[in-house]
Amino acid sequence: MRAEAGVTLIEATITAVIVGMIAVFLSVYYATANKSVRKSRDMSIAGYLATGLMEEISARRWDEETDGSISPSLGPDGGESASDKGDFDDVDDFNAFTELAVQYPDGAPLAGYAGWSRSVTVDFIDESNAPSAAPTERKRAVVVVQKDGVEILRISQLFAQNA
Ligand SMILES: [Ca+2]
Ligand SMILES: [Ca+2]
Repeated sequence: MRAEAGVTLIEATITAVIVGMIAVFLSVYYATANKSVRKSRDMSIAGYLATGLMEEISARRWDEETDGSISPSLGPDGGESASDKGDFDDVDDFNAFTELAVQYPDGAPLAGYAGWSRSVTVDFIDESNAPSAAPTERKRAVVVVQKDGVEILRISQLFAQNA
């Protein structure tokens, strides 16, 4: 009788240890799964925000100049405000543009994206796909999307003068 009670106590202890180990395993498993769900949700939001802004850039003409010459300076031109994308009429006006709060194409705030930001750089690109200080017939726009100051996604697109 006493021996049987002893075995039961050992069994109970072993069972408690096993249940404890399973609990630890499950909590680690769910934490990891949660993190990966959050990560994939962030990635799809970042993709939406990046492609949205790239579409806005694509909608502009290739250069400030319309006579086939190339404006040597990248960025907004005379009379265009660097902080108001509604002023932008060519692709490189977006160079150094930053949206600390995400906006619609018309500049109105886009609700529900607290902590998200977008920024753009535009470079002239040479034949070897490297940035060029001198004007070339190709510009590359890079859109970077951040969440809470951490880069989530960057996409780039080439724009050729006679495309
Ligand atoms: Ca312009
Ligand atoms: Ca420009």
